[in-house]
Amino acid sequence: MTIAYIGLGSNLDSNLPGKINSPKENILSAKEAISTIESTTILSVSSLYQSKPVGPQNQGDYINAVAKLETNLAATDLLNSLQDVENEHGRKREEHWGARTLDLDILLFGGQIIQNKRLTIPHKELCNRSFVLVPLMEIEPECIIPGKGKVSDLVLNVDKTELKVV
Ligand code: ROI
Repeated sequence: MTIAYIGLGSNLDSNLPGKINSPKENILSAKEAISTIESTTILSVSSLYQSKPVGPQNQGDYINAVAKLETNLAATDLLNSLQDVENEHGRKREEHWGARTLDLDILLFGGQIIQNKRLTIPHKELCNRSFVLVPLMEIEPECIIPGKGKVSDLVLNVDKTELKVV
C-alpha cells in the first residue's frame, strides 16, 4: 500500500455531449471517477479552491483541490488510470500551460523520488504553488515533501492572497 497525493485542477467547461460541466463540476466528477480506480481508495479530499491562473493570463480562473489516496498500483499504473479520467473529461493535450478541462497530477507517491520520461515526483512545481500547498496543508499538515521539507514551512513562502475556498 502506498499513500499518494493527487492535485486536481480545472478551468474550462468540458462541453461533453448532452451536458456542460463547469470547472467545479469537473473536479467533483473527477473525484467520483478516481474513487472507481482499481486497488485505490480515496482517504480524504481538500476543500475546493479558486485562484488566478499561474502562467498565461488569457484564461479563466482555476478550481483546484488535493486528494489523499491509498493505492496498490505502481506510480505508472496510477498515472495511466488518472490520464483515462482526464480523457473521459474531455482533456485535450494542446497548449503548454494553457486552459484545461481537467488536470490530475501525482504530487507525492509514498516517500519516493521518481524521475523518468513520464513522471517527476515530487511534482516539479509543488513547492511554488499556493493552489497545491494550501489544500495539501489542509488535509495533511504534517506532510513532508521528500528533498524539500515540511509543507507547513513551504506554505509560508507562497502568495496566498488570490486563493479562496469556494
Ligand atoms: N494555475 C492555477 N491557478 N491552477 C492550476 O491548476 C494551474 N495549472 C496549470 C497552469 C497553466 C500552470 N496554471 C494553473 O497547469
